[in-house]
Amino acid sequence: MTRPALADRVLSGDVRAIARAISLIEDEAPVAADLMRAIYPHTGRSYLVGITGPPGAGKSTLVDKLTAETRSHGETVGVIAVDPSSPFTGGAILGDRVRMQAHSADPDVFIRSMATRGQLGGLSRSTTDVALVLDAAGKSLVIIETVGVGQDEVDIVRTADVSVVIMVPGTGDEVQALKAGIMEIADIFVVNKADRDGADRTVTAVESNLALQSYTESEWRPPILKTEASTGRGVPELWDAIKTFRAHSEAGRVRRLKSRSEFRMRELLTHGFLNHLEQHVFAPGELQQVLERIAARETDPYSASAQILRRALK
Ligand SMILES: Nc1nc2c(ncn2[C@@H]2O[C@H](COP(=O)(O)OP(=O)(O)O)[C@@H](O)[C@H]2O)c(=O)[nH]1
Ligand SMILES: [Mg+2]
Repeated sequence: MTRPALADRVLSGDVRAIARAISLIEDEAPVAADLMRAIYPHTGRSYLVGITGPPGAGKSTLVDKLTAETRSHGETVGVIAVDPSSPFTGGAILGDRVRMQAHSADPDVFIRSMATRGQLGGLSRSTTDVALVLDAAGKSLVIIETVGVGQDEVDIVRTADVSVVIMVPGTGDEVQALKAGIMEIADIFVVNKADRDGADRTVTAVESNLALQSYTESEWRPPILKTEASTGRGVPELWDAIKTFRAHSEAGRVRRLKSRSEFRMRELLTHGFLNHLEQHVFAPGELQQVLERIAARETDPYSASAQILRRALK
């Protein structure tokens, strides 16, 4: 299949073409860049929902119910489940696959699990591109599910249009843990498994955490919702909250799109520059030698990188 044909088929929403495009991106195939170039002008229309929270919090169950809810309001949905477990051992991926069968007869829902792998930043890179593919394919909503642990994942959620942070009733420790990065990026908090004891305590814990921050009159104050994903209770309210946030943040949308592309630009430039160094500036094995000299304290990273920059820019 020629590349333009693949791009055209992605643009027409062809399920097999979408799957093929995602595989190319995951494999970091060189033709993926051509594909991205071809589809990019047709992106920027879908709304990106980031859903993050600890393993077992009920994220996938909630995404499944949210998909059904939004479909009933006419949205078309793409789901990217980023799973940290290996594709070979991960039971979670199997679980996601079972769940997706609920929507498998629906051509307007596309669900894909992606496993963490590759080098640093590889995951956020490929997730960003997969979201663009679903965007180009005409999905009005793209939902990204991640376990909010690594920097990579925080980056993914940060580039979403709305960030939903899921918690479950517990000792309150999880609220403490959230402060490290995730708390600040949450636009909506969800306490799932509200059928369990302690849901109200968790809500109170998040509330008192929010009380420490000051919000101006016009600033969005993240609501805290309770859901029971297994039954779907609270899911229509979550969809309402997402729509309310969307309306509230519409003015800032261009800024979000800009920061999303800035993030991607920086990645591509870094990637491209390092490739250029390896192919055109360094002699074979030179970088390793420099690293050894740094380790032996014969030089330092500051002088070494300044020198490399001077050579590269000559
Ligand atoms: N009691 C209860 N169990 C739930 C609820 N939502 C999800 N679960 C269960 O929690 C487990 C983990 O759910 P899953 O969606 O795979 O979590 P994920 O790892 O965050 O994606 C599954 O057995 C779900 O059936 C809920 O609201 N209440
Ligand atoms: Mg899951």
